[in-house]
Amino acid sequence: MIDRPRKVSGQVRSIDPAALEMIARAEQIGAKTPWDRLEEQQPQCGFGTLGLCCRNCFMGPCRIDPFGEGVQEGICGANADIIIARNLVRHICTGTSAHSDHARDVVHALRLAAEGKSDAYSIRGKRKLLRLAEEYGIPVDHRPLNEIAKDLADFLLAEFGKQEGYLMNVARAPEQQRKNWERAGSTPRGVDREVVTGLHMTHMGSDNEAEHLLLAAARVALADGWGGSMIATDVSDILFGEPSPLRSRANLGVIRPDEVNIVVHGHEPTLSDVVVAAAQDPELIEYARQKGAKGINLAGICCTANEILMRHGVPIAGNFLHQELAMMTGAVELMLVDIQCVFPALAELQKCFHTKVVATSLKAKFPGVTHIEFHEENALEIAKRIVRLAIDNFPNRDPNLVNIPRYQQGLIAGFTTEVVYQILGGRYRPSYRPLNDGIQSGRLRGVAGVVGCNNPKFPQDASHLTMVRELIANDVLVVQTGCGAIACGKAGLLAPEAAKQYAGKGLQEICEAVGIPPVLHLGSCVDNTRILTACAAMVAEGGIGDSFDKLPVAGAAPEWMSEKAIAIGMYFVASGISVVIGQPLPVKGSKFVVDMLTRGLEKHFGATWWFEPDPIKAAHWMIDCIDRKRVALGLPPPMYPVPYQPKTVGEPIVTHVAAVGEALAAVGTCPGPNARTPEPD
Ligand code: SF4
Ligand code: MSK
Repeated sequence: MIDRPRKVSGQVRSIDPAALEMIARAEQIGAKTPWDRLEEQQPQCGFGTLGLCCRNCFMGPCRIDPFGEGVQEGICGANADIIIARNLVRHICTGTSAHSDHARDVVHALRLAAEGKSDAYSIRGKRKLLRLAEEYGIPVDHRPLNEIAKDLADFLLAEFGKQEGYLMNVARAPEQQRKNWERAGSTPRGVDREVVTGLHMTHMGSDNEAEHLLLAAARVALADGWGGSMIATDVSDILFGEPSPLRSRANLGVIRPDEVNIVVHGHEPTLSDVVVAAAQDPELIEYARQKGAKGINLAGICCTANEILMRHGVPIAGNFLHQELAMMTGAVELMLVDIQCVFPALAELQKCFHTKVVATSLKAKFPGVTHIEFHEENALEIAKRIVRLAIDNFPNRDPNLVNIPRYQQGLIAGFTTEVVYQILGGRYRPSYRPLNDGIQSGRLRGVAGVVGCNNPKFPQDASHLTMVRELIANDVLVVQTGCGAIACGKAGLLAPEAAKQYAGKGLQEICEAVGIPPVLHLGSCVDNTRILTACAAMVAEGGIGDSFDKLPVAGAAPEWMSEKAIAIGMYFVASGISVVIGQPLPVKGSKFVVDMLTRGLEKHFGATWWFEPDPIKAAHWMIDCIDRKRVALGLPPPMYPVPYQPKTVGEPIVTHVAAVGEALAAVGTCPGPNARTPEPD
């Protein structure tokens, strides 16, 4: 499959020993990895990196000279500020659509379950169904559950196409956030409407005011955070059950040498949850035995893995950059993919192994990949068919190609906003009081959300782990979702024992008292909304700020790569929670947009973005945010000595901004027929 010499990089590609073993294996068998493809792409386009390329109409494409000497406007007259702000809106529209379309499918499945039209779904989260119905004013008294569920599904489906008024979940936000959004014109209306309006605004000759575009970007992102993603989380809990803490394992070592291995990858729980049931079917297990396997082993990659991990304890094979590595174990009979974050490269790689890649979504077809279309109506039947296909493939496994790294780690997953109420306050007095008390007393310094992807531009997992360890050492409780959570799971940070090894004394005391790890796994990408609802619970409990922008909390996505991550970052910032990310957004070609994102948004939302590739510096930036909030609230300094003591507590968050010139120096050469090569320093 590789028809050219392999390039070798001296750069560390991962810090995960299982990944390193498989990367070496890839070298041996001549298989390409994302790291190889990244090298082949060097140097990456400088215009794209800075956001200075526009393809929004076909007088173009146009590029702006980043050095300020050449062309400074596109054919229509758009300058760097306009082009970059428009591009950012488009990224956020795409990220929001991905989360929200996923949400719509889950609501559709709820409706089918309510109508008895599905062979697989039922209402497993009765308590949450009733709570939501009550919140939205749907009558519950003396009504069967399925009627309530149908009304709820119809109500939520209408939130996507809402033509009048704002999204209902806006009411869940503190008053100050709602006022901020109203003032900035960023209160989200219908989910679909915000995406459509956002795209319309970026059409050639529509909105050309960069600040206005950025506030629209915030509105689209808020439609994701408080709309699409929040609906996906809520309805998944109703349909598949509310998660609660459970034990499982993570890393490639969960793939079993003597069983039929099925790896699910993607995002939608509508399919993966049903595959869990199919894989436990006694008839299919017997069928697997007849084929010479000891059983059927299910494992997951990316966020669909997080969904079934936190509800069923299904082990995690790995995060985003593990998808090809899992196949390279030679022991995966079938890789089942749905939507988002699935490499088309899997199609080529499957030619080297017996693995069958099966795609299932009408929204995601892959050339060279078996497509078995998934329909919620007969989900179980389809899931069983897929499991049978995997079993039939077991005899095709070549023992000479099997090479499973032995690494796996124990973890605890399944924390939610509701679970935190229970574990902190106890069964009889559920409350966020102990958490708020811990923060008020200084035993806990604050809370940080560290989320998001892997990106081969960064050694896999290194930034996540370095940042998280630095935060917990400084008595900051960390909550996680997505591939960041999987990184910590693989490294043992989601186990209670990690508190003793890595956490500061204050956090250790809390973890020991409550029996939790210092890093809490909150779920998948859409479950970032659990962080929003947990913050709302902290505000409601009182004593540590009456709005999100006053809470001693901060967010980060140190290894982000996806447009969904931009949408998530923006909805956190617009909700008042400052966010630092590893590689910068593609905005550095506009000083105005950089200034707006890293300073200007504070006046609108009380929070900003920050770009910092060094995970320790980024962690310190988060602690600076947290300490600044503590000072403003009149809270004491940390109760116990902590390793990081900022020099400037009480100063504004943003003390400097990387100059555009700095970014240009980092860009290197710009490929392309007309590209200029910057002079060497
Ligand atoms: Fe060029 Fe303007 Fe068209 Fe963009 S919208 S491609 S800047 S002419
Ligand atoms: S899967 S969006 S790589 S977190 Fe949600 Fe992981 Fe990022 Fe995909």
